[in-house]
Amino acid sequence: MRLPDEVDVLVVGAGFSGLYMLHKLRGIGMEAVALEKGDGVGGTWYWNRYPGARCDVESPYYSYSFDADLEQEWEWTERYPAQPELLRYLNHVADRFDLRKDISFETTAVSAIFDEVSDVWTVTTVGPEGGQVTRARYCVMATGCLSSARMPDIPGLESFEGNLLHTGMWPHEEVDFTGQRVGVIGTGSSGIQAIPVIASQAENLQVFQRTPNFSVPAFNGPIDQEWVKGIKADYPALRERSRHTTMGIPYQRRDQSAMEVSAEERQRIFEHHWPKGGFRISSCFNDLIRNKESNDALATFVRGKIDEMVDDPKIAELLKPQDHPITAKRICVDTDYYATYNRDNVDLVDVKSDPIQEITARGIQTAGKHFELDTIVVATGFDAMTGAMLRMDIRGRGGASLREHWDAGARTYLGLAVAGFPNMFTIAGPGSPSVLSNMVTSIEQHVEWIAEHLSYLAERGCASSEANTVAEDEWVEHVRELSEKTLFPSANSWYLGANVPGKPRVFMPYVGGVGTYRAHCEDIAARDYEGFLIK
Ligand code: N01
Repeated sequence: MRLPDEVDVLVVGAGFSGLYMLHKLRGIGMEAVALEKGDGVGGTWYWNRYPGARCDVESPYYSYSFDADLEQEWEWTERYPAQPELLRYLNHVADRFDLRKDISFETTAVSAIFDEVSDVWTVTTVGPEGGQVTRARYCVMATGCLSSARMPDIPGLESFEGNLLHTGMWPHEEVDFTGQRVGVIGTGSSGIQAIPVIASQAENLQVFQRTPNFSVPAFNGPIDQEWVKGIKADYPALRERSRHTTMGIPYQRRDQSAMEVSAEERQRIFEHHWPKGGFRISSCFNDLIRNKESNDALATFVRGKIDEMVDDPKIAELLKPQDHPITAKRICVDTDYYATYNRDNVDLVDVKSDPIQEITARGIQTAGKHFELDTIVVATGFDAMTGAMLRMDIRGRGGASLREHWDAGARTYLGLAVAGFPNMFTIAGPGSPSVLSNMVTSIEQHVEWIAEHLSYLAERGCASSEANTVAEDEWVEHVRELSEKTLFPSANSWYLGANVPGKPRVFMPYVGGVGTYRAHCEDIAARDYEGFLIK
C-alpha cells in the first residue's frame, strides 16, 4: 500500500500495539494508517521465529480483551503459545478487523519532523514504493520494546563462512540443524528457549555462556480444555482483575513476606508453586523483589532445583546465577533447558573464564580453544525499549532531536509522551510497566488511553498536546525512586541498558505495577490531562 500524503494518525509498527491502535483509531473516526518494516504483521512474533520461541505468559491471558467474540472464538492449542500460533492469531486479528488495507508493509520510517506552525509531523519512509513523505497530525510509536536486535561486538563476526543467525532476525524458511555442529552465544530467554530444540537436532551443540540466568520450567503442554472453558466463562472478570494486578495477569499473589514464615514453611510454599510453572513462582510471596533476604531464599531454592535437574555437579554450578537477584532480570520460562545439559551432544563453554576472542572463518576462538562450527546462533538480545525509536531521526519543537533529549537516558511523561515532541505518543515506552508486565494488558491500556486522549482533543478542536517539562521531570524522578526501592537496579540487565556498550544506565520500566500505573493514568485524564500542554 502506498502511504497517503496526509492522514490524521500515522502508526509506526504493526505488532500487538500497532494493530490494536489502528483498529481503535478507526473506531473513533480518525483516518489512520500504519507502516511496518516486515512484510507481514506480528512485530516480535514476526521476527523471533527461532526454534522454541514461545511466550512466557499463558495463552488465554496473552491475548486481546477488546473484543468479546474474538476472545471466545479463538482457540489456543497449548498452555503457553508458541511463536507460529501467536503469528497465526495476529494474522487472524488483522483479517478479522480488515486492518491490512491500511498497513504499508516493508516500509521503514527514516525520520519524523514536527512542524510547529501547522502542528503536524512530516514522516519520511523508505519501502517498495521508494521514498515517501506523509504528513500526520499525530504519530503513534508502536515500535516495540524488543525490536532492535543487536549483534555482539565480537571481532571477526563477518568472516564466519558458515551459517550465522540471530534469534531476533530469524529466517522465514525452516532451519534444519541435523548433522550440524552448532554454537549458541547467549543464555537469556531466547537462548534458553532455543537451546533444547537445537540440541535435539544437532550433531553437537556448544553453548557459549557468559552469565547464567534463572530459568523456571513452564510445564507447558496441550491446553487443558476445562481450564480454558472456565476462563472463557469468566473472561470479563478475569480481564478486569488483570488490569489491577502488578503484572497484568490474574494470578493471586500471596500477601505475605517470605520472611514471615519459618524456613520449612517457605520451602513448602516454594515447592508447592514450582510445579505450577513459569511466573507463578514469583507470586508466592509479596516481597521477593523488595527484600534481599526473601529474594535470596527463592534464589537458593531455584539453585537447588538446578542441582536436581543437572547430572554433572560442575555443569550445575556453572549454570547457577550468583550475580543478580532472582526476577531482577525477567525470569526465563523454559522447556527442558537444564536437562539439555545431560545430553551427550551438548557442552557448556564458560566464556567468563575462557572468553571468546574472535569469530573465525570456521568457528569460535576462545582464549583456550577453537570450536569448529557449521552454524552460529547469536542470542545476544536487543537494544531494548529505546533502540527502535532512536533508529529514526525524530525531531520535535525547535528541531530538537530525540537522540539528544534521551542522551542521558530515556525521558518520558507516563511512558506515553515526551516533552518537546508534541502530538507524538509511545506505546509501552520507557516509564511505563511495559516489559515488566503482560505486554498485551499494558498495550491495551495505552492504546485506549491514547484513543481517549485524541477524542478529547478532537471534541475540543485542539491541534496539539504535549507533555510539559516539569511533568516529565517529575515522572522520570518518580520512576527512578520507585525502582530504587526494589532489587531491580542491582542486576546488569537490559532494563537498565546495561547490555549495550555506551547506553546510559537508567532503569527504564515503571516498577509500581500495572494496576497502580493505570489508576495514575486515569487520574491524569480525569484532571483534564494534567501535565500536558494542550492548545
Ligand atoms: O536477550 P538477553 P534475549 N558474548 O539480553 C549474552 C524477551 N524474550 O534475546 O548477560 C557472550 O536477555 C548475554 O550475556 P551477559 C524477554 O523479556 C521473551 O535472550 O551480557 N555472550 C545474555 O546471556 C527477555 O528478557 C521470551 O553476560 C553475550 C544473552 O547474550 C528479552 O526478550 C523469549 C555477548 C542476551 O540475553 C531479551 O532476551 C525470548 C557476548 N559478546 C525473549 N553479548 C519469552 O519467553 C551478549 N551475550 C516471551
